[in-house]
Amino acid sequence: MTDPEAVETREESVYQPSPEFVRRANVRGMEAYRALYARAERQPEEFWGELAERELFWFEKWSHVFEWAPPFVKWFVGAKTNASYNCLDRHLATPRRDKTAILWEGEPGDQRAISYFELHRLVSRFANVLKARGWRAGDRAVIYMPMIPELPVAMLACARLGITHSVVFGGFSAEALKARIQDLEAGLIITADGGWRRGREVRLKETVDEALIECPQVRDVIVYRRTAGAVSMKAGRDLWWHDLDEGASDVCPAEPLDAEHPLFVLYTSGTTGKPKGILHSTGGYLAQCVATMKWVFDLHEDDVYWCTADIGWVTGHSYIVYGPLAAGATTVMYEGAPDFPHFDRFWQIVEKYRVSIFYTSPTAIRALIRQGEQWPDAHDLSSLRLLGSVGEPINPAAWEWYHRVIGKGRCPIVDTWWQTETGAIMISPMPGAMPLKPGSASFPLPGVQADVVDVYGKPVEAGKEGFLIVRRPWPSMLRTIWRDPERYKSQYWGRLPGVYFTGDAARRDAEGYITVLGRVDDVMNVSGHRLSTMEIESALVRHPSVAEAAVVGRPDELTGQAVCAFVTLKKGAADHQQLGEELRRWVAHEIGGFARPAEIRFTESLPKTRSGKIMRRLLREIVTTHSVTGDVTTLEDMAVVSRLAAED
Ligand code: 7RM
Repeated sequence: MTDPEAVETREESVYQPSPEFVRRANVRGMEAYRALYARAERQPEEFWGELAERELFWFEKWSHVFEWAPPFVKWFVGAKTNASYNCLDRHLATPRRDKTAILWEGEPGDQRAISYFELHRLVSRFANVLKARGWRAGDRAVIYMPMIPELPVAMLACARLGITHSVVFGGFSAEALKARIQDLEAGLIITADGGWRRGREVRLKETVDEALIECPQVRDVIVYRRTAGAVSMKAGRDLWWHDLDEGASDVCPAEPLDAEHPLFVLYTSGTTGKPKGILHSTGGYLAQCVATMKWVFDLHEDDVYWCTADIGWVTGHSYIVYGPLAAGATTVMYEGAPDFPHFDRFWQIVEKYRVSIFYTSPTAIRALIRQGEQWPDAHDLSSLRLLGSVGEPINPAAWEWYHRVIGKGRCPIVDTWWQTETGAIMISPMPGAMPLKPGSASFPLPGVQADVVDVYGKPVEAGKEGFLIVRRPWPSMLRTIWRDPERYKSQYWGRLPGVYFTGDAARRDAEGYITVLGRVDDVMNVSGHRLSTMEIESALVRHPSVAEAAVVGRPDELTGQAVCAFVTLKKGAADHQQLGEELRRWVAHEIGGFARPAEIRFTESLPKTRSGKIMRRLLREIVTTHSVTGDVTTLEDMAVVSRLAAED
């Protein structure tokens, strides 16, 4: 790693934004970034107060901008606002009234373009439906729907009345759904008969029925008809959306709610088996979502913006629904799988809707790399001007491919670091302000006092690895864990005194660029050398035969931990003994002898969460105990685990 040649190579791959991009950018040049950052740091009240006033509508103003009683924070104290009003009503008195809010594409190829005016009408009607059924502010609704426009409609209708929603990703099982409904004590479920995924119907209502066997407190199940598949409707509990919608009024004023009103709860897995209900507020959350739309995605009035995430994850909440709509953008929404019917579905959609900003995950990028350049090459991608990445570290090789093959060398890439808990993007380039370094999320955004520290909370030197922490509360910060404030305290504020513990390891270079290396529990220690799983994985996927790699530490008597790599190969590559040896040498060559994997295991697939994160915890269990006993409710394909355990 200290090889001067390697340092030189890294320095060479710095990408400057083009003068054309900078000229139009919302934030131009490094000095502009530094000025914003300094102001937010020195005068947070003025900075966020002015931003909130400029970007959002308030029924009543705050008495003060924030109140910090560690580890609990309130933003825009005493103010009244409404997320649904900000995403809809506010635009109706402007030229955005007839602008397309949602450009939707169903997997079978059906499409809908919904204007702000029309979306407001749909949301108001559905809010009236909920109101008529007796639901009101403070109640909780679980939303379990496919990626159709009625999903944001349901969210915004809840938000309009102050009903706290919890969207559960449509890929979760009945068991996981039940646990969330119960933890939340939700009385209302909003769902659909099903949705389309790879040409097959995902039968959501069936899963709801199974989950509800043990949820007696659920009073209403509202079912939208999407697939027209057969469903059973329980009398006295289940209701068709279209029946209730008939005769509902188009007029439903948004409730003036406290800025701290709980907008949503989103469950995410923690280190224990039990998922955590991350609670987000209204005013602070929206303020930071809108701010980041402008800073990070450099949003302009004529952009067509597409985030490929599922709304069941935080990325979909903040960057398909609340951020883009509060900012008045045109947001693309796609129901199905990226490889259906072919590997060019993303590029077909980009071409068809002239998408200008495209935001996806490294996993998706790597999956597409595997299929070859002929798929994107067959499409006109000239509408693209900015690319984004989120969810996991992006290895420089995938970054370079994304930049060259998708962005044609023209489009900056924003590598955005954030978490379900942070609500909005925290560390990311502002694309018109700073040169990019592949693999680095670059600098903290204004108002984010991120740092890289050691176990005592002391900042580490440039180039050294440490814990990524945040020193001060930010507006879109989680407020607590639902019904578990103690866990909130200990998990996030109890690990290092007085600071927010992200659970991630990071490194900052001499110029201040932050590289997030992955979860702390993914960091290995081999013979006293700290190794990032990511670094080794990144080295492995640079090898021409490797498609994906997951690295875990397994206990080793001699070295403390030994590096064990699970590797999937590209089509046509053979998994022979020799290749294993070659890959071990390759890693030693790419990083250093100390990083050489003790073991390479070839496998057909890796265990992943439904949002595409490799579950290294399971791999670690397999190599440590030769079996898996921990929580697997977020795993996408159970069979992978039994195959891996059997191979062991
Ligand atoms: C938005 C989201 C959060 C965890 C986080 C990291 C990892 C996310 C990046 C990243 C490196 C990135 N929320 N992570 N983005 N690591 N670079 N740009 O993913 O709650 O589901 O996950 O994801 O480990 O702590 S999340």
